[in-house]
Amino acid sequence: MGFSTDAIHAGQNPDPTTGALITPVYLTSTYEQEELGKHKGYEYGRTQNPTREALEKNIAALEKANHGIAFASGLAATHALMSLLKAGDHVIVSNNVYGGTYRLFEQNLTDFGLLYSWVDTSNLKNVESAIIENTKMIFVETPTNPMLVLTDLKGISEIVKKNNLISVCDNTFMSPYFQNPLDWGIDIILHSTTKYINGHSDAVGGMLATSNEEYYERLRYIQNASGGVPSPFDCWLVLRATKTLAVRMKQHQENAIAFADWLVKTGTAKKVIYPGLKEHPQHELAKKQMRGFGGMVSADFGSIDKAKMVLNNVKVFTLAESLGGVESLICHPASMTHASVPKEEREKFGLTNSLVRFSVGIEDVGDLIADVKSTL
Ligand code: P1T
Repeated sequence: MGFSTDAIHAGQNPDPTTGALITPVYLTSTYEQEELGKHKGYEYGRTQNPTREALEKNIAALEKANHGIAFASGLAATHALMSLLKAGDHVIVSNNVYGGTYRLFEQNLTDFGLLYSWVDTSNLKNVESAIIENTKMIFVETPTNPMLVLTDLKGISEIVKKNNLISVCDNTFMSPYFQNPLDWGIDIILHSTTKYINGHSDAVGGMLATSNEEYYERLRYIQNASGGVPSPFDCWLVLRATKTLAVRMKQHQENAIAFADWLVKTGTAKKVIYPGLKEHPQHELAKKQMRGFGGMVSADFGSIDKAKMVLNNVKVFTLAESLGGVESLICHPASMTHASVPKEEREKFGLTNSLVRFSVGIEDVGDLIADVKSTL
């Protein structure tokens, strides 16, 4: 089936009791057991929920994965993923990832004996040379938040297979509409469904997707054992949202291209970063491994004063954390999403105080351009 057909139908059948077209929100914490040891496959709300199962099947289909495992947030999914490892294991991570991922790894999980190396994974040689005896996983975010740096997923898969490691790709920025990491041999996909997948800024959630049965069994066990599951209502919201993922992503991209082009042509920003621009150093890789370029644009305004002028005076864009919703958001990564990353580390990969991140929504793009123009 095509992407939109799966998005609208996968994981969902009319309710057998009433014929209700839409999967109900199963608001229940437990299920009746007919007799000791005999039940309908549902025992307890943390362990199984039909609305959550529908969402897991739906997103698995969009990622061409055999399985989806849903969590209460992107970070809950990341935390569960790290439970595949044990004290002493070493992970190679893209040096620029979402600030919360950095904080979880560096300021929390190191206390439990996990070791992290922060590597510019856009250069595969760096990845190979970072492998040590106890390396178990390579975790990449591509494109990265907020620098929009790409990692060659096929190259990562080859390194992982040669060295018997686990590969993980955070696919939040592209969504399954523009990129399917499993196609390139990646083992496990991570999503903050809070972003494009839900797309309406009204629910927080996370998802892991894989076709590897061993990792799936373990992650399903961890989901229940550690319990970071999403509520049935949040699952229902996200399930409703994936039906329009394709049309939203097309519009996000159309607007982002026009917005980035305008920034470049007018010289409004000192540097404009968008994988769809020919000037992007990895534009060719973007064309190869993605089916589009997404809706995120970052721009360095050259000075904190100019950046502040834009951030504080926009009216259509909203100054807020998060991204991927239909409404446009603007953010200052250095003090907001990436405040946990030490300044020296951030600046190594270009995340300066004058960098502004735009999550280009699906409003009329002329209004978005006029909005930024009016601030300067
Ligand atoms: O916020 P949460 O659902 O827990 O997802 C964490 C997360 C994981 N991966 C990526 C690439 C992300 O961007 C995020 C969350 N990011 C933001 C809140 C933000 O404004 O960048």
